[in-house]
Amino acid sequence: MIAKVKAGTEVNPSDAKLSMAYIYVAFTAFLIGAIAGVVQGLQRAGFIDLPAGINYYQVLTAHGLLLALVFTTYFIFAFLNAGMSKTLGAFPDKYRKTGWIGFLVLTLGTVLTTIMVLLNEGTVLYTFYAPLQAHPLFYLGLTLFVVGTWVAGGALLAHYFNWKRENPGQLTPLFGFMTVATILLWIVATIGVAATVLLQLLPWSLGISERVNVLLSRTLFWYFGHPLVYFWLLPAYMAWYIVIPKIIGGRLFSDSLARLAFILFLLLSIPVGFHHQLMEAGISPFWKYIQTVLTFAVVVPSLLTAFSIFATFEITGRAKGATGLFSWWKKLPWNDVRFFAPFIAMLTFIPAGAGGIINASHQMNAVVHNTLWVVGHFHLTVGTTVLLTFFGISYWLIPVLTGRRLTPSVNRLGMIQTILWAVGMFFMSGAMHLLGLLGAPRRTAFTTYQDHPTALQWLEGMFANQATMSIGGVILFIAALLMIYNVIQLAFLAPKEQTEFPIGEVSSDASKTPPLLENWKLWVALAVALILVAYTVPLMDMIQNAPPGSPPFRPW
Ligand code: HAS
Ligand code: CU
Repeated sequence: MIAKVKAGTEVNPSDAKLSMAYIYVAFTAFLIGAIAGVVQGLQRAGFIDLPAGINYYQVLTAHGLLLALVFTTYFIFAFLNAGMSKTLGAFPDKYRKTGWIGFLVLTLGTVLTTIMVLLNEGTVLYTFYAPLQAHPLFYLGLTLFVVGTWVAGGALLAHYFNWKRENPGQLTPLFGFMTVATILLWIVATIGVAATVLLQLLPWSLGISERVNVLLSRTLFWYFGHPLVYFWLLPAYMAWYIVIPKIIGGRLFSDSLARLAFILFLLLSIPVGFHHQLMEAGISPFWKYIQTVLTFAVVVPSLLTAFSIFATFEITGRAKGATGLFSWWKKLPWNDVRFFAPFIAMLTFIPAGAGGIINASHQMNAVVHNTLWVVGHFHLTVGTTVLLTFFGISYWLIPVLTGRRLTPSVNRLGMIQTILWAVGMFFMSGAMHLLGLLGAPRRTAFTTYQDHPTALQWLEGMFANQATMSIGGVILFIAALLMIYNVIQLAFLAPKEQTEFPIGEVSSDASKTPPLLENWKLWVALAVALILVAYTVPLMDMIQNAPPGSPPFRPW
C-alpha cells in the first residue's frame, strides 16, 4: 500500500529538520493542552477539585491557547514547509534561514505567553476579551507569535514566487498555490489582531492608557477570529484535495475547482467577523446583515469541497471496477489510517458545518450564543475535522521527515486512536450541544441556571449531562495519549525506510486551469475591497461614537 522510494528523496533533509522542529513543539503543546482539557472537564462536572490554588479559568485558557492556537499553527507550518519543499524543490538557503528565524520568533512568543498563563497572569481565555486584562508580557508574547508567523509565512511566499519567476508560464503545483492562498489569508487576517494588541491592549496593560474601547477591540479580534478558523481548515482541505486522492489510488477530480475554492476562501473569510457579534449592542443591524450574507457565501467553497471529494471517491471506485450505485464505497482503503482518520474528519464536518449555519442564522444565534452549544460546535470543527485530518497527515508526514515507515502496528493503533477520538467526541460534543440548547452557558466554571428544565427532561438525565460530557473528555484524553505514543514511535523508533510524500495527480478528464486563478494581485485587491465595504462604516461608528471605555478587570 505504501510505495517504496529512495532514502532522502522526498523532502530535502534540511527542510525536513525545520518541519520536525515544528512537529516537536506542536505535539508538546498538544500533550499539555490535552492534560489541561481533561482536568478542566473533570472539574466542571464536579468530579475533582483543582489543587494548589490553580483555578478553572487558568486551566481553560491554557487548554484553548495550546490546542487551538499553538498546536494548530505549528502543525500547519510543519506541513506547509514540507509540502513546499516536496513540490517546488528544496528551499534556497536564504529562505530556509528566514523560515528558521520565523520559527524562533514564534517560539519565543509561544513560550512567553504560555509562562504568563501558567503563572495565572493571563487568565483571559483564548479570546482575551477586554476588559479582562492580562500581564503586558502576555500581550508581548502574542505579538511575537504573530510576527513569527509573518516571517515564517514570508519564507513560504518567497519560495513560491521565486519558483514562479524561474518557471515562467508553467502552472504552479497545487500545493504551492494553496499554501499561498492560506498564508495570504493569514497575513490579511492577523492585521486585525495585531492592531488591537499593539494599539489597544498592550498600552492599556502598561498603564499608558487608562481605558479601553471594548467594542472596537472585540471587533478587531473577530475580524481576525473568523479567518483564523479557516487558517486551521485550509491545510486540512489541502490534504483532502491533494493527498487523499493519492492514498486511495485515484486522481483529483478537478484542479480548477480546487483552486477556485481556495480563492473564494481568500475573498470571503474575512468580512464576516460580525457573525460572532450578532448579539452585541453597538453594531447596526444593517452591517450585521451584510456580514451574515457574506457568511452564507463562504459556505459555498466548503460545499464545492464536499462535491469534489465525493466525486474523487466515486471516480476512483469506478476505475477500480465498482459498478453499482454505491459499490465504489467498498473500494476505499478502510484499513489505512492515512485515509480512515481524515475520512472520519470529513464525516464529522457534515454536522459540524450544519451547526455553523445554525450559528450564523440571527434568530437561532440568539438561542445558542454563549452557550455550551458553541463549544460543541468548535470541538467538532477544529477539535475533530481539523485535528483528525492533522493526525491522518502525521501518520505519513512524520515518517517522511524522519526517513522511517508507518508500521502495521502503528497503523492499527492509529485506527483505534481515531475510533476512540470519534466516540469520545460524540459523547462530549453531543452533550455540549444539548446542554447548550437547554441554556447551559459557556465560559463559566459552575452554573445552576436551568438545572431543571421542564422540557427534554429525559434527555437531560441521559445525555445532556455534565457527567456525560466529562466522560467523553476522558475517552478523548486516552486517545490523545495514544496519539502521543504513535508520534514517538514514528519520530524515533519505527524502522528506517524512506516513506513517500503522497501527492495526487489531477484527473486526465479535467479541463485546463485558467491562469486568471493565479492572479494574486487581483484576488488580494478584491479581498481588501470586500473588507473595506464590510468594515469601514461600522468601525468609524465605533471609534467616533465610543463610550468612555472600560477600566481593566482582573476577576481571578
Ligand atoms: Fe464556526 C463559532 C459559523 C465553520 C470554529 N466556530 C465558532 C467558534 C469556533 C469555530 C472556534 O455564525 C467559537 C468562537 C468563540 O470562542 O466564540 N462556522 C460557522 C459557519 C461555518 C463554520 C457558517 N467554525 C467553522 C470551522 C471552524 C469553526 C471550519 C474551525 C475549524 N461559528 C459560526 C458562528 C459562530 C461560530 C456564527 C459564532 C457563534 C456564537 O454565537 O458565538 C462554515 O464554514 C461551515 C461550512 C461547512 C459545511 C460542511 C461541508 C461538508 C464537507 C464534508 C464533506 C464530506 C465528505 C464525506 C466528502 C457546510 C466539506 C462523505 C461521506 C459520507 C458518508 C456522506
Ligand atoms: Cu466564524
